[in-house]
Amino acid sequence: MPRLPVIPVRQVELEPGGLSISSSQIIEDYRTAYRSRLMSLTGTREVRTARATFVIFGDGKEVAEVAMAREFNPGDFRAGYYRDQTLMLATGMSDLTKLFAQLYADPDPAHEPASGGRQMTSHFATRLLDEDGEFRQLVKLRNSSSDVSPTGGQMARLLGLAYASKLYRHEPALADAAERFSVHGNEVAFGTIGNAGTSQGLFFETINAAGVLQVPMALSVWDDEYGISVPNRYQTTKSSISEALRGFEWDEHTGSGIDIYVVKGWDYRSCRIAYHEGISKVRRTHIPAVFHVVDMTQPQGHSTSGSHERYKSRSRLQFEHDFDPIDRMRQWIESLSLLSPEGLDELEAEDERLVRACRREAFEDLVQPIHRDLNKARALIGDLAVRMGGPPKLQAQLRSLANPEQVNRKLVHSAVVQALIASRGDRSDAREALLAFKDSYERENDRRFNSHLYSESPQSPLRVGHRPPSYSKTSELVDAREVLQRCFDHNLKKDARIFIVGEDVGKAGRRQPGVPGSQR
Ligand SMILES: Cc1ncc(C[n+]2csc(CCOP(=O)(O)OP(=O)(O)O)c2C)c(N)n1
Ligand SMILES: [Mg+2]
Repeated sequence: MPRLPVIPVRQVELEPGGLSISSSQIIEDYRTAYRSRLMSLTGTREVRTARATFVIFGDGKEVAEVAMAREFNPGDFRAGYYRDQTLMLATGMSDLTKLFAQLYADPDPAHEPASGGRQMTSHFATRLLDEDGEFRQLVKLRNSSSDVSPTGGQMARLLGLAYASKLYRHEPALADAAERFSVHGNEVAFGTIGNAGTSQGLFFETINAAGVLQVPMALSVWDDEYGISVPNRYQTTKSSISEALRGFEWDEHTGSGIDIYVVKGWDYRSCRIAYHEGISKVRRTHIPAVFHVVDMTQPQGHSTSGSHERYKSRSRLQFEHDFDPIDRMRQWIESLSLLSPEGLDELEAEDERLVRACRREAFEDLVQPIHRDLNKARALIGDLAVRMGGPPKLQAQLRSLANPEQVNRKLVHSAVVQALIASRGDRSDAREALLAFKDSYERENDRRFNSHLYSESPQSPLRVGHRPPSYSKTSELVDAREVLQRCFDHNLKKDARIFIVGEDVGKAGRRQPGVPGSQR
């Protein structure tokens, strides 16, 4: 193992008399950002060589995300989108091997806990439930809701997560439920959205509702100037979402609105200060905040499909090159003399080895169980071929399994089915064994790919017993509307976590026939 350079222990004052952080923290953040970039570059190569399919990576957003992650505490929640791999790494909500496992769509949740390979790559999530379907003690964990693909789809749940903190802070009846979910409503809901995503109606509804409700929502807009090929001037008023939002800014007379911060995505120092001050305030006051992070880049373009050289001007591409956040952060570290360029080179080389090893590990984890199945299928088909005197059709199936270009479960299953078809009419034990293998392989794969489409926990609504209505001569006769109202009353009384939001459901709300008007 090569000896790594020693990082001198030093405090770095980011602003006079303000936030001061340790040199080791800075180097750690740089390395997380650098590893994340390597993951993006390596992952792209995997797509180009057909070991993975279409992917969008988080390159160009790394530095703001490591800064944000420093303020992300246990109990906090994320509702974001596909650019957040660095945030996931920096908060420990994921790691490099797991990110590669997602790239390969590994269906084993032990390898790919976000969705067991069922979601698109870069759709992040953490496990909120334990093996029995019960909520884990989320207050001790850093949490992420599961990403959705429509841009802006994360907004409503971001608001809901922030609103939960407010309810926990102000609703004494929730004290018991709070044990797993909240410490006095101190949890911040961190949101992320792209600049183009802010054109969605859901974005504006969320900003408005957060400004009215005053909930601890911290929404970062990753502004890389583009939404695929469309620049800001064609989709955002004044070409700047923070300028467009000025009317929403918090003011003390109404006690409503949001705080707005604008910061450059390549400037680690400014990002650290903005997130430190901004998030502390959100946590303390529950005044929501938007962080408009500008000057972000897309070193590899929007995704692994398409090429941004086709629609970005030469000067824009030059800007993206000159303001690459990783390069800028490295230059800043060098300017502080925290480490020599050679020292940084050594750390980078070490990180390159690490990313390579994680990729390999994730790929091996994916293919080893398939190789085991493949070898078993080959042995069984081989036995059958011997039993039948080596008919050409079985030999063909054996050949298909001998040196496949890609190993996958479809290959194994298809060879087994073809061998069974080719051997129909045979009554040997060898064929019975192959048939048994096929049946159990199908059951196993059904579980692997089709389970948990609905809750399988004791709380599953599918497990609620059916109780038919019973009437007697003396049963009270009421309008259906009142039946609904009593149902609401009963449930609201039964479980303090149930509450109703929506239009016209307040104290005087009388228009929704089922909703009890007297509820808070
Ligand atoms: C509702 C919806 N419309 C269109 C798309 C296709 N789409 C995926 S990403 C994207 C661009 C998003 O750009 P931006 O919000 O700026 O995020 P960036 O990728 O630049 O970080 C579009 C249009 C989608 N996923 N959902
Ligand atoms: Mg964009």
